[in-house]
Amino acid sequence: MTTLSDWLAAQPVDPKLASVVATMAAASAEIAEVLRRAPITGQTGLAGHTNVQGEAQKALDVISNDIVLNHIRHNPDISLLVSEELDEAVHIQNQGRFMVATDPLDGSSNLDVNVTVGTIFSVLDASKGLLQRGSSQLAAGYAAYGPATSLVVTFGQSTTVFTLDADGTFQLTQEGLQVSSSSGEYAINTARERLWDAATRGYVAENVAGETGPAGKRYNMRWVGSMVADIHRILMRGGIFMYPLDSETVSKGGRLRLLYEANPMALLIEAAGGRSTTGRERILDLVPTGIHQRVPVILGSAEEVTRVEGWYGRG
Ligand code: AHM
Ligand code: MG
Repeated sequence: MTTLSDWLAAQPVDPKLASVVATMAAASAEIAEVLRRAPITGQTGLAGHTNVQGEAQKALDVISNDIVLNHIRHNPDISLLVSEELDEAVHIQNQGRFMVATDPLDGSSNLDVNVTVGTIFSVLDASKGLLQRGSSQLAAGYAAYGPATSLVVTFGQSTTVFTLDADGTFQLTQEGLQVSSSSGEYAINTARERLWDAATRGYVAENVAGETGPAGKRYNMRWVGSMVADIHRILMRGGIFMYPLDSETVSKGGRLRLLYEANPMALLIEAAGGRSTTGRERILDLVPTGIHQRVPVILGSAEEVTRVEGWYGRG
């Protein structure tokens, strides 16, 4: 077995950058432990606050954010933290070379029903400021708290999976992940159909038509409602994830956040041979205008993403 520490030490990257990934892994292992016992310890339900996006915060959102912050404070190489749960960026050790952008607990509306949630993170060069293109990410990853806790990591070249062991270490379980180029699974919240644009309608209608439609094959729909769980499935067996712009999210620019949801997932998917787009532009090419900026997100199997782009090209 290869541990995450051994694997990180063997990577051709700055050991300080590797230490940032190790820090996020350690935070994730601690969050996994808290989540596993939360119904017993009573750490469920609302914390009674709203975050910067006006959403109710769960107790566990706050707890997870505190765990990440605490781990980051102990790594002298991290000077900046952007979190979904914090209105402003936090300046920590001034000399640290790296910035972390994180959603400490994504999909937290699923917590009360014991469905997979996750921690998403992106690592950037702090000296280049808060608002960098996703293509500038130095590393990205997520932890998926499911039947097993998976940690999926990239330094931009390939995507690697680790699994949390009983002793709290992460063991390497899959290297060189490849998102299959075609797939018969799509993930979108179909309850929003009345709000969709013509491109989303067109693409999904083709999938629903299955073998009788232009795609000529049958599709299945899967929507967990936790981006981490949906993306993990796509990394493992292909598919497409869509949270497009619709008539309700258009005023905000989208639903999901660019810095700590879309960008890290896009880097992981692209490093595994998949593609990512807003429908009109590659996600990783966008220049952020704010730390909590929202964007349309379409990513996964290359052929499916290309089909969606084709629909946007007609509009
Ligand atoms: P969150 O960061 O507040 O948890 O929201 C993000 C989540 C994603 O995990 C998921 O893909 C999406 O929001 C679900 O949205 P919806 O409730 O519209 O299905
Ligand atoms: Mg969240």
